[in-house]
Amino acid sequence: MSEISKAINCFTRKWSVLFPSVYILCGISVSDRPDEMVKFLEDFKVCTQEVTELRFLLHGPVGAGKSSTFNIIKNVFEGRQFVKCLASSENSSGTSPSLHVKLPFAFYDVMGLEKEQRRGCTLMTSSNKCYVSKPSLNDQIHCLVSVIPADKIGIMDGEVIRKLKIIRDQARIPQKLFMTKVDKACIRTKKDLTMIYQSKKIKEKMTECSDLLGIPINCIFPVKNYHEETEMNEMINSLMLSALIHTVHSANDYVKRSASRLLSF
Ligand SMILES: Nc1nc2c(ncn2[C@@H]2O[C@H](COP(=O)(O)OP(=O)(O)OP(=O)(O)O)[C@@H](O)[C@H]2O)c(=O)[nH]1
Ligand SMILES: [Mg+2]
Repeated sequence: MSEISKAINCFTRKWSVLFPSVYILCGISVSDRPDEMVKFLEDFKVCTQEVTELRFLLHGPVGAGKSSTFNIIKNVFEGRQFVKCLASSENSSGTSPSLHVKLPFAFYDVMGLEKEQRRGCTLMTSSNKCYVSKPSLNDQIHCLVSVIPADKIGIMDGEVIRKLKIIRDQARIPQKLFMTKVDKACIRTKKDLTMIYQSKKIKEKMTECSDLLGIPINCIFPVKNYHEETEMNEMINSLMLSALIHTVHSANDYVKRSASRLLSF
């Protein structure tokens, strides 16, 4: 049995005790093998032809790991050796280009939220030529992904939390939370990522995240991004891919609901 299979087995055994809701509600059958998850996502078809791809917006505090998340997904699907191209150092806030790999979904990586916005943050108005006054279902974002670093949850600035909540409240679309930097929050997990689902520290951080931002715990996914690694790691990829599969399902369900609502008008 591979290390990942063992870890997923622990997931079903231990998390059914630690997190009954996660175990039950995340009951979508997700393979533990990264190659099977990649294949599933590559073959995934959006429920309606009106929507060419499911769109996800990554938002969160500066340095949370948004670009790194985007990088893992890009690299996993391009099947390349890990190349650190977009994530730079801490507090490197800037808007990364939204790269599209040929997949039924696209990620939009935006500038990190700060207590005081330094630059580039103005509301787009109808005078802007890029402004779409009546966005179609295909123009919209279908899932909001909050990216929060596990090691900073307790010390996040109140103003940043307030901004995150406003965005969440106004978005009115499905929402997921990717809790990054699990290695910085738990030494045991840092030493062996397969221990992630047995870590009480990680469980505490997820609960803290849920309480702070009002996101149900079954929508929170602990992940680790590449940071010091020089080679691909199956467990890192598996965690991210399973978070991604849940996000894809959620966005697709939203599109299905919205499309049928439009039809009934
Ligand atoms: N140890 C560890 N470091 C991480 C993880 N995710 C990201 N980092 C590091 O954190 C730093 C910031 O990551 P980014 O991906 O650039 O964060 P960001 O949210 O895009 O930052 P801004 O665009 O500046 O808002 C980089 O040095 C990353 O390598 C993680 O899971 N674990
Ligand atoms: Mg970034």
